[in-house]
Amino acid sequence: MLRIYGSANSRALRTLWMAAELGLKYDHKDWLPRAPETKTDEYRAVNPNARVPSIDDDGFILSESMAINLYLAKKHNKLYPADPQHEALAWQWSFWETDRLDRQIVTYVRHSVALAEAERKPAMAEAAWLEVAPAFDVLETALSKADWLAGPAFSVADLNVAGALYRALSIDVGKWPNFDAWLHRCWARPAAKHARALREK
Ligand SMILES: N[C@@H](CCC(=O)N[C@@H](CS)C(=O)NCC(=O)O)C(=O)O
Repeated sequence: MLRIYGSANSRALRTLWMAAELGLKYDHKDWLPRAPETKTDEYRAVNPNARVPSIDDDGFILSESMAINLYLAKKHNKLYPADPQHEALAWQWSFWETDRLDRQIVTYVRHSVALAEAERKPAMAEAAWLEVAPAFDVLETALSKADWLAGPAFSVADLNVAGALYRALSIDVGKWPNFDAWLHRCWARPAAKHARALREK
């Protein structure tokens, strides 16, 4: 049995999206980041970082959301590029997103629209935007040449990057039309809508 640790209101959102794409049944430990359950010795044995998401797949324990999705897609032979070069592109985009956007987009959206106005720190939003905007330029260039990030069809590469960009759904990215269309194409998938509903319930 697969167990997924982490609330949809965390980076586990992308794990829950992948599980829905693959039609997997799972036991869900619906824990928020920093919830007391994540601070126990038992959970630290699963993820020594005390962070979510993590999975326990019949005793195989794995953390890091991008690695989890690459593993699940490969194991279940769906959304995982068969061609080695497309596979490598899936790794490239997953690692790139983690480096260039994963925290930056959250900081930008929180401090520009999501937090109550009194709690926003405009300087933090501005600093984050200086990293987010060039990364969106990179996606725009890639998506002006191809519909998907790693090969001819939607794959784990698209899920990992679009899943991590959930926060971008709440800002106007129309300045990057190909990126904008791709982001909404990804999130229009039934499995994405299912994961989003878990978060927004
Ligand atoms: N690189 C990790 C990041 C995991 C992570 O930072 N998760 C956050 C929730 S989205 C967390 O558990 N934070 C708890 C904390 O900061 O103590 C991944 O992609 O899985």
